[in-house]
Amino acid sequence: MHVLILGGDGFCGWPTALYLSDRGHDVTILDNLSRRAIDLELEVESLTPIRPLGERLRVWRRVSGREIGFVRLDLAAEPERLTALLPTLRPDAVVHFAEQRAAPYSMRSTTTKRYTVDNNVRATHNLLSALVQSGSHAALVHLGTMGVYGYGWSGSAPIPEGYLTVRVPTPDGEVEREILHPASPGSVYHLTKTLDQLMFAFYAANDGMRITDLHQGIVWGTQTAQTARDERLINRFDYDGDYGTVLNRFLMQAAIGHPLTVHGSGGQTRAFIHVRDMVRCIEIALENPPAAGDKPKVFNQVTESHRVRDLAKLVSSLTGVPTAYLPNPRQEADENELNVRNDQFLALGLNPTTLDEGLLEECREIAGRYRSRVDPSKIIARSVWRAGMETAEDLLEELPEPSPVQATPTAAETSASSASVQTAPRR
Ligand code: NAD
Ligand code: USQ
Repeated sequence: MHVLILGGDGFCGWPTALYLSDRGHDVTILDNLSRRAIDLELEVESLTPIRPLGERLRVWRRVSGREIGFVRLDLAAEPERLTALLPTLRPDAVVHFAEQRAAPYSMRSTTTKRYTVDNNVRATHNLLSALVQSGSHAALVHLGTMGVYGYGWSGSAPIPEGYLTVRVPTPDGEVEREILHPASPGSVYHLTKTLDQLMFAFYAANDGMRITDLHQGIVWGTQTAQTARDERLINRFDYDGDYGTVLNRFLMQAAIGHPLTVHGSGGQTRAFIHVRDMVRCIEIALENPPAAGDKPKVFNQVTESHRVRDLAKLVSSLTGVPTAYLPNPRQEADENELNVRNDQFLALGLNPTTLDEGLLEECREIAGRYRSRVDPSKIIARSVWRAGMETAEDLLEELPEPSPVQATPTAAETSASSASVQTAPRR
């Protein structure tokens, strides 16, 4: 299969490109390298030293004997080029990762809110309209997010895979209908993903496009079997307050002895998936597209759920690094239950990798190896959801000084007790 990977230079796209190439597919990456530009704007770098894309592709050719193509194109700004490109590339499938994906970055300023909406909504619509205009029959797999459902809309009821069956009252009784699960976005970034869903519903119904929307949880870990084959293939590892996600941040913080930055009470429950399961899920989705005329297929791409404070306790117990309970810069529920259905991937052969399978240690090892690259001033989350909200910046003096050169003890060297720095959440 020829697979076009939009956003193939990013954290999820790069390991997916290598995995699919390794599995014998012809792969072309399309990316505008905007994520690397945002690193420059934020004056922060991936914890891992990622190489320029051209070098990544040359090294992959050398270690695998396989070629991956690259097209530099801005999906949001160059729809005509995209339309002209599709008949030349003739992809059998398109995987769409190419969006601004950080909720805190999307809430940073009016400019980043507008950029996130302009970039994400236009990228998705330009793609859909270009596929139609060019007469492409490629199946589309899009990376959506668990955050479209929100956290708490249905209490403790399990979150179904995309659709909800509802009964609508009529003059004669009631009719049963299947609707998209109500959207409840918690950031401008998540809002763009809820808009994507409506575009998919429309293009599937109007143009018979075959679309799969993967509602993915937080991806943790960094390496896959392919990215580990040469250091120059290493995947990115974001740790800063905007792009770093919670579990990877805790593992990096532990590696430098920085207190683990729990927002609020840490009662937020979120869904997670390891990067190795993520690439396998993409392959499963590519192998099982919907038929033309079907509504978009929705899979919940998650393997487990955890409360933030439990993750902090786990990392703290492995490393002895204390936990800091900080003011939450986000507008989100302090505590929520999360029960997610993921029956479809399990039925199609996904064998989930869970937190307790040694991969935590592997990820901690990566964080430890590159800890000298950390800029401690970039760790605290400073993007606030509403003007005037407090951030942990005011508490920085109270936190123990991080020490980038401090070696972290291995699990065997530490006791199982978890320490905690109590800085009462103030809102
Ligand atoms: P990332 O920022 O690392 O990668 C996105 C890539 O898309 C970057 O290489 C960027 O340069 C490119 N891109 C962005 N806008 C583009 C445009 N207009 N034209 C061309 N290329 C463009 O993000 P990621 O973590 O790899 O996430 C990929 C997708 O998966 C996103 O859509 C995100 O919403 C979704 N997702 C990610 C996670 C996670 O934990 N990382 C979880 C759930 C869903
Ligand atoms: N959190 C902390 N401390 C931190 C960082 C985060 O307590 O240092 C908390 C946040 O307040 C939030 C939770 O951890 O309650 C998750 O935050 P996150 O930054 O790990 O993840 P999130 O902002 O939800 O976004 C990430 C990806 C996004 C993807 C989403 C999947 O960046 O692309 O869509 O996970 S989901 O969360 O399922 O919607």
